[in-house]
Amino acid sequence: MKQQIEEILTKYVDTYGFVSTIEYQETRSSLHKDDMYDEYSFLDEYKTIITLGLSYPSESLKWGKKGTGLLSKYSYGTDYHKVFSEKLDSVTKELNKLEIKTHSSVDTYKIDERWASHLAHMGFLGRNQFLINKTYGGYLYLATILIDQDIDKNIQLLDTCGTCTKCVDACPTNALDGEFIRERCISETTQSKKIFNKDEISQLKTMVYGCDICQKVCPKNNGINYTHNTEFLPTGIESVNLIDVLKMSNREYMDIYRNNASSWKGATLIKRNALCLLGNQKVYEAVDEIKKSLEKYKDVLWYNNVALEVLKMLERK
Ligand code: B12
Ligand code: SF4
Ligand code: SF4
Repeated sequence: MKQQIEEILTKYVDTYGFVSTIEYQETRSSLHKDDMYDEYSFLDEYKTIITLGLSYPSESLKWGKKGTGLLSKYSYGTDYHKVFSEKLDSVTKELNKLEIKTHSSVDTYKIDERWASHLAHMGFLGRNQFLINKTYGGYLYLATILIDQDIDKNIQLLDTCGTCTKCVDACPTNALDGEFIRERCISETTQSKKIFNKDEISQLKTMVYGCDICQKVCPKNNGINYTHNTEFLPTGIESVNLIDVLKMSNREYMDIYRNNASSWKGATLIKRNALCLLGNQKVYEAVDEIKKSLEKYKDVLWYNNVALEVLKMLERK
C-alpha cells in the first residue's frame, strides 16, 4: 500500500512525508496550548498525515524604481492555494480509487503544516520559522492529506541551524528574537487590518505585501532555484505601481490580482500598504491621489489613520 501511495504522490508533488496522527497530536499538544491549532478531534477518523511540498523559484525581482512596490516571492505567479488544490484533488481521486479515505487542505485547515512536515521528516524547522527541505530549502509551499491507513514514516537524518543566527540578525523588527514574535513580523503587518503606529508605517519601504528577508539570508537556501513549477514564475503584476493601485476600483484590482496569493484580504489592504511605501519613498506627486482615496475610504479606520499620517509625511517637505 505504501508503495502505491508513494507512486501517486511522486507524480504530483516535489516532496512528501508521513506522520501518524497520534504522534502529531501528542507532540504538538505538549508544545503548544490554546492556539489556533489546539483542537484535534477531527483527526480521530484518520491514522496518517501525508505532508506535501511544492517548490517555488527563489529568484527575486529587483526593486529599483521609486513609486513601485514588490510582492513577496511566495506570491509570484498563480496563487499557490489554487495550484496546490488542483494537485491535491488529483492525488485524492487516485487514493480514493484505492479505497483510502482522505481529507486534503492547503494553508487553511486545522493543521499546523510546518510542525506536521517536520515530524514527517520532510525538513527541519529553522530559526526563521521555515520548514527547510534538503533539496528545496525554504522555497516550499506546504499542504496535507489525512488518510485512514497506517503508513510508516521515511526516517531521514534532519539538518539543524547549528550556530547560525543570520535570519535572527537580519530581521529588521527583531521578530525572531528568542521565539517568533508574530506582532513584530512585517509579513503579519502587511496582512493586518489594524491601526498602524508610526514605526509600522516606517517598516514598509519596498515590499507592498509580505517580507522575504529571513528567507533570503538563510545559507540553507544558497544555490537553490527550482523553476519547474512554472505557475509560480512572475507574470509582471508583482511589481506594483503604487499610484496606479490607489486609483483602481476594487473590481479593476481583482481583475488583475484575483489569481494572486496577495489578494486574499482585498484591494483596500494593498492600497493601505501602498500608502506606507509612498510616504517612505517620498513620492510627493501622490498627495492628490491619497486625498481622493481618503475620501473614498473615509469609513475604514485602519486606512484613514495611515493615509493621514502619510499625508503629513509628504506635506512636511
Ligand atoms: C498564520 C501564518 C502566518 C503568520 C504567522 C507566522 C508564524 N511564524 O507563526 C504570518 C502572517 C506572520 C505568516 C508569515 C509568513 N508565512 Co505563513 N503561515 C501561517 C499559517 C496559516 C499558520 C502558522 C501558525 O500559526 N502555526 C502555528 C504556530 C503555533 O506556530 P509557531 O508559533 O510559529 O510555532 C512553530 C515553531 O515555533 C516550532 N516550535 C515551537 N516549539 C518548538 C520546539 C522544538 C523542539 C522545535 C524543533 C520547534 C518548535 O513549531 C511550530 C511549528 O509551526 C501557515 C499554514 C498552516 N496552516 O500551518 C502558513 C505558513 C507557515 N506560512 C508560510 C509562508 C511562506 C510565510 C511567509 C514566508 C510569507 C511571506 N513571504 O511573507 C512569512 C514568513 C514569516 C516567518 N518567518 O514565519 C508557509 C511556510 C512554508 C515553509 N516552507 O515553511 C506556510 C506553511 C503556508 C504554506 N501552506 O505553505 N504566516
Ligand atoms: S518575514 Fe521579515 S519581519 Fe517577519 S520574521 Fe522574517 S525577516 Fe522578520
Ligand atoms: S539563517 Fe541560519 S539560523 Fe536562520 S534558519 Fe537559516 S540556517 Fe537557521
